[in-house]
Amino acid sequence: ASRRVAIVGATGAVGREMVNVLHDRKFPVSELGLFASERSAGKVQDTPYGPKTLQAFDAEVVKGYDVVLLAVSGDFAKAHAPALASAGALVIDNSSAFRYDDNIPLIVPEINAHAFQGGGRLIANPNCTTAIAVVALGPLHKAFGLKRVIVSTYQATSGAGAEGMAELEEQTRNRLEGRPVTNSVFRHPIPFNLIPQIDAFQENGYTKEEMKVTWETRKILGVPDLALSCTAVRIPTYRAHSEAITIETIQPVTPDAARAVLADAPGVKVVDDPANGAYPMPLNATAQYDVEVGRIRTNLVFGDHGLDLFVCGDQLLKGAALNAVQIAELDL
Ligand code: 11C
Repeated sequence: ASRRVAIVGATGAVGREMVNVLHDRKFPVSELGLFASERSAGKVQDTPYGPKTLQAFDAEVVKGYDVVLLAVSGDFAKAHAPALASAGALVIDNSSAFRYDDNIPLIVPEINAHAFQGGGRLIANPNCTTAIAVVALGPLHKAFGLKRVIVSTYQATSGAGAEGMAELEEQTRNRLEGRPVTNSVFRHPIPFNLIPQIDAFQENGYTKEEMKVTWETRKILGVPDLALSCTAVRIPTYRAHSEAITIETIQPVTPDAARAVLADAPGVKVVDDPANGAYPMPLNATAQYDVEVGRIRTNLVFGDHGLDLFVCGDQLLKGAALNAVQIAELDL
């Protein structure tokens, strides 16, 4: 049956992609409501469904929808998501507000769609870096067993929303044209730079972004004590995150065996022909649903129980909007 779908935070980079993905995947939408701040209310947004007038968020109105996709802050989600779900809507929240709550499923459909069954009507959508990583890590875990994982990320400016991408573009232009380079979205200038800090530092010296990858990967893979550590770095690209991942496995593993497993894995595109310059790159992963995986090789430290790989995935799609819509599809 068709669904009445509300997108809250519809003007943002993720909200806009949610509309595009619903349309592209032919999600059965009988009515689409686009909700945003008071400031945007009344404005018209072009969508693949035609021009749509934005409405100011009103919890009573949004409660009437069957599916509510939240692309809002954690505080906003905390304030509204539980009531919307209690009213019967399937609420999929893209913030980190509920991800670490044992009673709320955190789902990447290719990996743990089963978590949807017992779940309530509120589902958490993971951090983008995590979602992209687990599409590759999940099948490898199933085949070889993950013992330890080390992730180093190269994250696009889209992770900070449309403003992040705009800052990259404007400040790059300023730099090239000899004007002063300022920064407001990022803590330091992003053009021709990289910033080894995403989100706030925690007591253990890791950033919140880094810890999200640890906490969320454990929950999605169902391995609560998985040893995983991450270094998260912002780089001057637009919208696909890249990650260098090292795994130590429980079973022996070879690059060919891993390639065979990944070639059959949903949501993965193996791009691994280094001799011909074929490996995952953010420009190629941009606007693609699949996560590219390549540079698969035996890790020199862990030998026949270890691999290195490189993954790239569109941060706004698999990292956010696509995954949210895929979760909604589990309920069709
Ligand atoms: C970034 N990964 O690239 C962040 C954005 O937990 O949903 C997404 C934050 C989150 O800045």
